[in-house]
This record gives sequence, C-alpha cells and structure tokens, in this order.
Amino acid sequence: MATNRTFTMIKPEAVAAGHGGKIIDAIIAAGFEIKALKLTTLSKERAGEFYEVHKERPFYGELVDYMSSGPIYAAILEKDNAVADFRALIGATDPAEAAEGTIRKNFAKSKAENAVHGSDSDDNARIEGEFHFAASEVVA
Ligand code: 3AN
Repeated sequence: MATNRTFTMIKPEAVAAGHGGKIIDAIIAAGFEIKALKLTTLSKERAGEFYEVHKERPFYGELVDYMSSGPIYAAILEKDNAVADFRALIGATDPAEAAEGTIRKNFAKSKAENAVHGSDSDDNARIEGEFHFAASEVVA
C-alpha cells in the first residue's frame, strides 16, 4: 500500500558545500512536507548496513567510505505519490544525465557524489526511514 512518504539523505559533499538549506528549500517548494529531519553522521558500519543491497556492486566500498565521510541530513517527506515524485525531483543518478531543474542537475558533482538519496519504493522508504528515525522523532 502506498504510504505517500519517502526517505531522503542530503549527502556529505552537498552538506559540506553548504547546499543543505537550498536543497531543503527546493524539496519544500516542490510540495513535500517534512515529517522528520536531522543532521547526523553515518559510521562506516551504519553506511555499510544502509547500502547492503549494493554489497556486490563494484562501487560499494567507495560508496560506504563516501557516505561516512561527513555529516548528512536525513529526512522523511510526505506528498501524494512521494516516492516517484521525489525521484523525478532529484533526477537521474548521474548528474550528467539529470534533467534541467532537478536537484542532481543543480547540485551533484558526479555519479558517486550525487548530492541526494531518494528511496526507490514504498517498502524501502519505510525501511530506510525506520533505519534513521525512532517513531517518536517522526511527526504524525
Ligand atoms: P539512485 O541513488 O539514483 O537510486 P543507485 O541506487 O543505483 O542510484 O545507487 C545508489 C548510490 O550508489 C548512488 N546514489 C551513488 O551515490 C552510488 N553509485 C551508483 N552508481 C555508481 C557508480 N557507477 N559509481 C560510484 N557510485 C555509484
């Protein structure tokens, strides 16, 4: 069943570059309501666990190192059709292929350092949201 919620992270290079506020502004301007938000840092162990599905992919080690390299924002967002609409807002994984006006087109540096994460399904949105937030940290 669709939850109308998705999960995002603003990744270390985007936070370090000072793009966090602008990205959050773009998310709100696109009609998403923030239900939970925190600035946090992933340990290598936690980053490895979060990206477990990519364990067999050649970039897994690089991805874990990168995602644990500095502070991130984690957030739960709500909107009708949240998962698909958020992926449209962020654009293609590779910023070189991302459409004009998308967050990755505007803020991502490369396919690896691509500014934001967006859940790819309702199930993963729930799992990823629960990975980062206790129920008491999420607005009803
Ligand atoms: P998306 O984030 O668009 O769902 P996925 O699920 O294919 O893309 O990849 C998860 C993350 O792994 C990406 N956000 C990116 O940081 C990293 N990644 C994906 N492909 C590559 C690659 N070829 N080289 C390095 N990192 C990659």
